[in-house]
Amino acid sequence: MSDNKQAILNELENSVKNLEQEAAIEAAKKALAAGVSPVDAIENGLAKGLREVGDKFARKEMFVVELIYAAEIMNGAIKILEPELKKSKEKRNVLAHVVLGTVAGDIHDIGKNLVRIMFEASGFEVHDIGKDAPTDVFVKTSKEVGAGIVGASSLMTTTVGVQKDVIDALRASGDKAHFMVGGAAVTDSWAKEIGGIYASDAMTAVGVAKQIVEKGR
Ligand code: B1M
Repeated sequence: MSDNKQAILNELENSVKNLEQEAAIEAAKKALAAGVSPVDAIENGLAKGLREVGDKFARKEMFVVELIYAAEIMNGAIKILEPELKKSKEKRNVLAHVVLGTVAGDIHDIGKNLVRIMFEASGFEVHDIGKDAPTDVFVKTSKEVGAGIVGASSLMTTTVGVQKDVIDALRASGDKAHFMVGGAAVTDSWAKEIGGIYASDAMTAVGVAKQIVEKGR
């Protein structure tokens, strides 16, 4: 990686970590101008900074208002990067319908929104049911759109169990859609335990979804 690219990634990370909104916007613009991939700018820049804020919050070195502000800063910078992220949108038939939401009781949606953007950019039709999404809305929406994949995000150990509620409710209704799970609180072994498929990040989620579509052909 070039020194310049690494310097821009550091700027992105530090702007979120140090709660500097204008610096984050400037660094996002710089990243685009320098040809840094927007996925890289998010994953290895902004999100790194945000997770460090989360760690500080866990160590009681930051307040919840600072956590909220850091998330706003990240979202503002993502808005700058989003058009470039969407540029790669492949013009072709819809690969599959995907129902995507953050489970009930959990309001974290930055990661879920990134997964949506990447899915949309890769030819999937996403039905985003938002954050704190009731379990029955996953089931109802999947039925309505004939989803091939239902995806549930969960960021907290206290809400990860809701993913099991979602897959149980889907199966109880006779829905056979593939069930994908992700988010900071989720592991591969948890996914296997509940009968879901794990994706560690937005790019992986797209790769896994494409494999599912390929296998179904
Ligand atoms: Co909160 N929060 N938060 N928070 N927050 C965490 C999750 C926490 C780990 C911080 C900490 O203490 N270290 C902790 C949870 C601890 C636990 O597990 N029990 C925590 C807590 C405790 C809370 C509150 C309870 C705090 C409070 O009020 N006292 C509260 C929760 C309220 C609720 O939900 N009911 C709360 C609130 C918030 C904010 C609103 C301030 C804000 C969220 C803003 C928003 O999302 N709109 C926030 C934030 C920003 C975080 C951290 C710092 C960062 C999360 C994030 O956006 N990461 C987080 C710390 C951490 O995660 N280490 C933390 C960046 C994002 C790009 O990554 O979401 O992981 P991520 O998504 C990735 C992958 O995980 C994956 O792809 C994404 C892109 O690569 N992925 C999927 C995600 N979903 C996927 C779905 C898939 C596939 C892949 O398939 C379907």
